[in-house]
Amino acid sequence: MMKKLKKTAQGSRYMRSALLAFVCWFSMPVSAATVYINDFQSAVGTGWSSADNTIGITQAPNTDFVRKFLGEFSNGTVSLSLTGLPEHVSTTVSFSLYLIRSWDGNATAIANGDPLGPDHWTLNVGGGPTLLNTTFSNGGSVGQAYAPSPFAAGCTGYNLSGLPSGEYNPMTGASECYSLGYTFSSPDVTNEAMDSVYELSFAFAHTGGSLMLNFGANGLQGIADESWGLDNVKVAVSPVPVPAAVWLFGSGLLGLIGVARRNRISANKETED
Ligand SMILES: [Ca+2]
Ligand SMILES: [Ca+2]
Repeated sequence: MMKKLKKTAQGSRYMRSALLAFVCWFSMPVSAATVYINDFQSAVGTGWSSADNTIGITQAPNTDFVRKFLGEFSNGTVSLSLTGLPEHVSTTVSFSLYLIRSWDGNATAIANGDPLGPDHWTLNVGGGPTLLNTTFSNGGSVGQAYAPSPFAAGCTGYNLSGLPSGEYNPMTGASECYSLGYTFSSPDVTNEAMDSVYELSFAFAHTGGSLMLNFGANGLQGIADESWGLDNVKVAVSPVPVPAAVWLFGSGLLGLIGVARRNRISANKETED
């Protein structure tokens, strides 16, 4: 009798270990998978297109470092098309946005018959949401619509007074300014340093095996006046979470472990008796 009870207790112990391992395996967090990454230091690679075939790589003029990026672009849309994505429920796109020369933000003034702005930059998902539709300003006396959330002033030290509600200082939220080496000459200043870099990231619900991201600008003056580029583009997808049924199954197993544990305790008790 004693021997049999000991055996039962040992069996319960093995069963408990096996069930615990099984539940732990199902409970393990599954991290996001990177499905696209490119710093454009060597090649554009596949997936990129634009209506006017302006896809190419440019090296920023600052010779302190070799910084190559996708661009320069003017008005229009530049698309990244990804296919064969693994099963997922949400997607995150992150990238460095380079804003080159005299972006005029919310400006509506007309100079030499040419509207200065507003200078819009947009990002939307093909068949999906608009992730950003805003204006940027690289200086002067005009603010921009873009400000990060939570708010961060950025790197310029601009402090324009009397900006209307919802308009922010030039370069608000920029992670770098005057670092790319671009300059702009106006009637007032010759070769004035003028560029900014924004680190942007957007997460959105998305399923399906293909994804189209449309980066674009509108309202810009000529490409020698103001332009933009992309760098360090990364797209990651988050896998399907463990289904509720599996969690229920896991809870059931935990219940079984409890029963096995109780049995073992009572078996030990009987053995001692
Ligand atoms: Ca680069
Ligand atoms: Ca402009």
